[in-house]
Parts: sequence; C-alpha cells; structure tokens
Amino acid sequence: MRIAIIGAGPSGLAQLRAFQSAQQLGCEIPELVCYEKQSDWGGLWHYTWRTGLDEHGEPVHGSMYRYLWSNGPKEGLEFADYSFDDHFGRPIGSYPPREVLWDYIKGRVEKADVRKYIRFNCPVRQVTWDEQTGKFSVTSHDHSADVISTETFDHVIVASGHFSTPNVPEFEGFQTFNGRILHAHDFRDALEFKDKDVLLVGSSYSAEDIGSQCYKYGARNIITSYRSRPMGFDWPSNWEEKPLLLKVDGNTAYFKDGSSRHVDAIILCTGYQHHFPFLDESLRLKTDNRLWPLNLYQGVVWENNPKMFYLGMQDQWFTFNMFDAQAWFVRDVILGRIALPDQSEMRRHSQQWREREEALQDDADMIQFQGDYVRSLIEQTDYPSFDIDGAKRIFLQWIAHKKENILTFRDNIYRSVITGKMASPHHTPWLKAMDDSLESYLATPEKTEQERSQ
Ligand code: FAD
Ligand code: NA7
Repeated sequence: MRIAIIGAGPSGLAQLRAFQSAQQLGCEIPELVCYEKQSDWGGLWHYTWRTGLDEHGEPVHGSMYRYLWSNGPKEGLEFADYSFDDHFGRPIGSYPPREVLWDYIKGRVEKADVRKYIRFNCPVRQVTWDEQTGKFSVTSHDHSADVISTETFDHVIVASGHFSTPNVPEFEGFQTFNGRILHAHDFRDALEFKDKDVLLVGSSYSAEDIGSQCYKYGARNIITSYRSRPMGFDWPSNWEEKPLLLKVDGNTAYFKDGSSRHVDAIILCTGYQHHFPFLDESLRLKTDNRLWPLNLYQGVVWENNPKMFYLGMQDQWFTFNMFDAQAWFVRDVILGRIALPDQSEMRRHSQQWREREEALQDDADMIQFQGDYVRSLIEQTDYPSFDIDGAKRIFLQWIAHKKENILTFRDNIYRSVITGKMASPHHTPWLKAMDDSLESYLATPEKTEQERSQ
C-alpha cells in the first residue's frame, strides 16, 4: 500500500509521526511519500524572506513574518507525546517566538527519524482518481532534478495548509494610492513601517498581531478597519479602530462613519482562501475559514471518496495537538483499525457537527466545540490522552489576558496540561524583546545582562 502526504508542515509531520509511532509498536506500515514544495519542513513555521514567487517560480507558501511570537499560549498546542520540557530540558515562557516553536516541531520529527519520507522542493501539480484501478495518480515537479513525474497511490492525505493564498479585496482608489498596499501574506518586517501611518483592514488575528508588531517597532499611527465588529481592545493612544474602509484618495482613507485619515501604507489583513489548484474537481474541498467545513467526516475523511483525507482544514483554536488527533485517526482508518460508515451516515454525522457549529455564540463556545472535537478523535485512537478541559481553561485565560492588555498578554505564563509543570517567565517583557532569535530567547537572564553590558 502506498500513501501520498501533501505537505510537511505541522499537519503532514503529524501524519508521518503517527505512522512511525505505530511502526515503533511493531505494526507494519504502508510506504509513505511526503511531497513538500519548500526546501525544508515545518510549513508556515519555516520562515522565508521571500514574497511573491520562490526560487523555483512557485507561489511562496510562507505567511509568517520577522518578530512573530506565538499568538496563543504554547500550553494549548503542546504535543501529548513530546512536551516542551522534553525538548528544551527546562521550562520556557508561554508565548515563544516562531523560531523556538519551529525548533520544537522539528525536535519531535527528528527523534522519530521521518525526514527520509519527504521529497523537498517537490510541489504536487495534480491529483486524479481512477475509478477503474481504485488508485490516485499524483503528478509532482521535483525541482532538484527538474523532473515532472506521476506515481500511483492507494490514499492521498492533503496537508497543504490554508493560510497561504491571500484573500485580497480591492477598495476604490487603490489604483492611484500614493503608498504601499500589501496583504498580510506579504508582510515581513515591521521596521519598514517605522514612523509611518499604517492602515490595517480586517479585525482578526492578522490585524491584531501585525498592528501590534507595527506599534512595537515604531509606527507613528495605526488604524484598524473592521467590516463586522471591532476587536475592542484597550489600544494605546496612537491606535484607533474604524469601521470599514470605503475608499482612498491620494493618501487619505475614508471610512464608513464619515471620518478620514492620512495613511502611508495599507496592509490587507483580510484572511486566506482554501486553495487546492492541484486537485481534481471531484476531490476539491470548498470552504471558507470555519470550525466545521462540510464534506469531511470526522473533520478529515473526504466523504465523496473516503480514500482521500484532509488534515488541518478547520479554523484553529487547537493546532498541533488537533493535527495529531486527526493524523492518528486517519492512520487508523488506513490501517483498517477504524471502520468507516457508509456515505449517508458520514454526511448525517457531519451535519450534526455543522448544526452545533452554527449555534456557537462566542469564543468560549468555539473553544468548547473544538475541544470536544479533538477529544472525540483522541478517544478513537491510541494518541496519548491529555487534559483537554485544562487546555480549554488556558485558552479562556488567554482571552482574558488579551482583554486586560493586548500589548502585555504575552508576559503571562500557564501550567502545562502534559507535564503539570508551570512555564517560566521570559527574561524580557514582550514589548521590550526586540530580538526574537532562538539564541536570545533561550539565553538565561544573567547571560543577557552580561551580553548587554559588553
Ligand atoms: P502549513 O503550516 O501551511 O503547512 C503546509 C505545507 O504544505 C507547507 O510546508 C507547504 O509548503 C506545503 N504545500 C502546500 N502546497 C503544496 C503542494 N502543492 N505540494 C507540496 N507541498 C505543498 N498557529 C498556532 O498554533 N500558533 C500561532 O501563533 C500561529 N500563528 C500563525 C501566524 C500566521 C501569520 C499564520 C498564517 C498562521 C499561524 N498559525 C498559528 C496557524 C498555522 O496555520 C498552524 O500553526 C500550522 O502551521 C498549520 O499547519 P499545516 O501543516 O496544516 O499547514
Ligand atoms: P481570518 O481570521 O480569517 O480573518 C479575516 C479578517 O478579514 C476578518 O476580520 C474579516 O472580517 C476580514 N475581511 C475579509 N474580507 C474582507 C473584506 N472584503 N473587507 C473587509 N474585511 C474583510 O484571517 P487572519 O489572517 O486574521 O488569521 C488567519 C490565521 O493567521 C490565524 O490562524 C492566525 O493565527 C494567523 P469579518 O469578521 O469576516 O467581517
């Protein structure tokens, strides 16, 4: 049996680790081929300075930026089979920078020795299903050898992420705006906006975090413009929230409430599209960014052809641990340990989750919902069980800490639901921590003081 996994980000790596853990326990596993279009693993957590097209002319996958720190507590995403303490050998803060999380992701899969399954610089171009043979054809472009080839597989697992293809609306006057307009996907370095008046369109994670980066690195004024509702945090004096942008004229932006402001740059924090240009129409998931996309039984099995699976396609409160729960479930379906019901039962089951999703009122409901989903998956496999209610409580504390102060919430620490141990406060408050490197983050307070005096 041959399995194709598309993408070696946290989701694809969870799938490799899931199979390897079964093998470790003596199970014979199928042949695994993981296609990865980037030159290294870690998905979005593998930072790139590039924007637009990559070195091979492929659309750049990366949407992360310099100085990005985890926007949620690490205790909410910790792997149940590989704790932060296992990796770092000591407690660290609760909101580590990107490079630290990338290091953690890599630590588990290096230990599991699964890199050998990955073909890097190898984007998948096309996936088709042959009813006659009951197999998938996967065409990929190996840029290292510059060869396009097609191979057949019994199962395909799509783990290509959904925060890479930007949703880019246009507003009146953009054609003649006297400044830079970019989408969050192409944002890399907040220092570019030092001393500038920056307008961010959108009112979700990207607007909140890129705005905070711009504030931290010296933007003059920040305006965030919302379509549905304001974020409502207690912003610093040079940050204001406005209703939707109507148009720009020269360097003046006009808003729905009749007000206008001077702006030097516009960053569209308007979300991303689920985009699968490599999938045949019959296999293609179509959804917006939400907690329960339809047509995915248990959130992962493609109901129209249950030999195909998707990982990580939901909007995310839980991340790495949810991808693990999904990957273990998919593995067990493939290994024949979990039997799938017929299509009508799969649809009925998904519809029940969708109806529950549609009734969710607030963040607490959403966290509860996704926590219940993760639990329901874990109960069906041997993925190590963990205190999901504890993780949910940490998410609620996180929301409260953000409400208290959006610029200092990252200085809080939480107790791990995996080890039971408390995180350790970072040596420098987030607002003052300008260097986000792994080296600086892991330096002891004494050492950083010493370094500062040198
Ligand atoms: P990705 O990380 O997107 O990985 C998908 C992989 O598939 C990539 O390596 C890509 O190159 C590969 N791929 C895509 N298409 C192809 C193809 N055709 N052929 C071969 N390979 C392909 N989550 C958190 O938990 N905490 C955070 O602080 C956080 N911050 C975020 C900040 C930003 C700006 C963004 C955009 C997301 C953030 N996330 C955060 C959420 C993030 O989506 C997840 O943490 C995680 O990266 C999702 O993993 P994934 O493997 O599903 O997708
Ligand atoms: P999200 O969470 O999908 O949010 C997208 C935001 O963009 C949301 O506020 C939308 O408003 C807004 N939006 C979308 N289209 C428009 C238009 N046409 N006009 C105005 N506003 C619009 O994406 P993010 O990038 O913030 O976060 C995605 C991930 O990246 C997340 O996991 C983070 O960890 C990092 P709405 O509320 O729908 O009216």
